Amino acid sequence: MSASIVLATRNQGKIKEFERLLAEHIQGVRVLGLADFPEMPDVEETGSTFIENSLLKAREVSAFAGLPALADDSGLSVDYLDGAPGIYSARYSGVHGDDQANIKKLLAELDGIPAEKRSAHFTCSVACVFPPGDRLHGEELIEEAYLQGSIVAFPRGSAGFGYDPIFLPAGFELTLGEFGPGEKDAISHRGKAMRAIAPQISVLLA
Ligand code: ITT
Repeated sequence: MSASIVLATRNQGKIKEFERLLAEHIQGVRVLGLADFPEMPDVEETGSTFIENSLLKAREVSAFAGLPALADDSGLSVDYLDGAPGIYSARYSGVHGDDQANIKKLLAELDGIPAEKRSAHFTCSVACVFPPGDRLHGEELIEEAYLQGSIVAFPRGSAGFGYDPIFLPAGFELTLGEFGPGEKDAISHRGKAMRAIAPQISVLLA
């Protein structure tokens, strides 16, 4: 099979996870990244939901690259903060993608809040879109998945990315920062969303 797909993300943490998950679920497809399209402008995330933003990224990258594109919009929603940082998770501290600063701000917001009021969940929306001119143009695959848990008081572990060191998945005693890569994939919002969308992509690309 000679089909190709572009992974529409600049987040290195996501890229690692997607490469693992794609290899596990989709065989015989060449996986490209945005590094292969250095002229691709940044996509403005103007949507008001994870689904809207994942579709925006997938559509723009697919049209630019002329190839099918897979995009993810994801984030952490904390109940005590009425769902913040939510779709603004990557830039919560004001600097896009500064994981340490984002964690610091979130822990400051929850300072003194007891464990039972620190519930939170991750959301991952993945979208796969086909470019204009492609026989599959107009097909838009979307899946969304969640991971429930809570926010610990201090970061633990250095695995993963983003808020992983302060996120305790429900039913576990380790933060995602203390999980192994395969262990995170087995329960994560991204792992679940990919397990839902990958078979559909495989069928379409076959
Ligand atoms: P792209 O738009 O290029 O994909 P991004 O990092 O800007 O990269 P998002 O807008 O989807 O992507 O923001 C996702 C943020 O949510 C990410 O930067 C982390 O702060 C957080 N996040 C998402 N999934 C996570 C995970 O599995 N573990 C920890 N934090 C996560």
